[in-house]
Amino acid sequence: SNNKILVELDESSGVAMMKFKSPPVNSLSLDFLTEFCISLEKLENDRACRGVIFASAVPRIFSSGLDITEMSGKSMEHYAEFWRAVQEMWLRLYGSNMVTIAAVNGSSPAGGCLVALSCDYRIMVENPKFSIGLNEAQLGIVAPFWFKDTFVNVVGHRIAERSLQLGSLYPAPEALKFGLVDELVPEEKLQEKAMAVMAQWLALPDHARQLTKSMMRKAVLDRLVAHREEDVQNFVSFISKESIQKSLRMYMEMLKKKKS
Ligand code: CO8
Repeated sequence: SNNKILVELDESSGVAMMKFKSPPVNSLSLDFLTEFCISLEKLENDRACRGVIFASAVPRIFSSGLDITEMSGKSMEHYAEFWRAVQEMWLRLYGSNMVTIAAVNGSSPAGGCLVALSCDYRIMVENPKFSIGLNEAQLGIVAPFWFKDTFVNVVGHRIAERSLQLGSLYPAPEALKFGLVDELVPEEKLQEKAMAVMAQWLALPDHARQLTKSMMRKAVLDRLVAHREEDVQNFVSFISKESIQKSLRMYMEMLKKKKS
């Protein structure tokens, strides 16, 4: 199914829109991640494209993060395949040569937050009902070192440490205070603002911006590349523990209960 992500490239400006459309919550399933990587690679290789804006086509939710059903009750082979896809998504996005802007038009926990953190700039809708953060600890799981590194690079060590230990999700106005997002706008201004910021970033020569970006991010990217298989094995052995499986099941139950 090749339809979870809508891509629209405006050749005259060199800016593409990538919109997540995988209802109900844009969870990052194996299919979603695969399509994401293919779409991003196409844009990366398209000389007409210099920048990408990411947003959601699902109301109120940017992305609910990694698809929990991909991490529970499946085989070790499946967990390994899924984790490689998560790594691939991050390596491509964090390492992208294009200008990447997250237009966060809804809640964005865990893996959703990682997508936003991996961009060059984050604009969030000012609605305090929308929250963002790396809440892994609340699920009884641990964000891997490269989620942590990406987070530290945005908000600094102290805030990252406290937020990761507590699994904090921050309402948009709180997230702005310490720079987890760069600015807030009313929902109806989001698209326009993202385009304006993009124009500002694209006003610089690509080569200077790209080399600078690479200089800032290379150490963190290289760390995963050097330990990629080890990271897959860590994930598989962690996630297939019965105690962890039980935590995930309880969390999914809690999500269902909160509904009724
Ligand atoms: N994966 C799979 N299904 C999900 C997910 C998810 N991440 N999030 C929600 N769903 C499902 C719900 O279970 C529900 O299913 P159903 O309709 O069958 O009951 C459906 O989507 C709709 O969800 P809600 O009713 O909760 O919708 P709301 O609009 O009320 O809320 C939220 C939307 C805010 C997104 C809410 O669903 C939520 O908080 N979801 C959980 C988000 C979350 O905690 N994600 C963390 C995933 S873990 C991760 O991304 C990083 C893992 C790092 C690896 C760790 C190494 C071991």
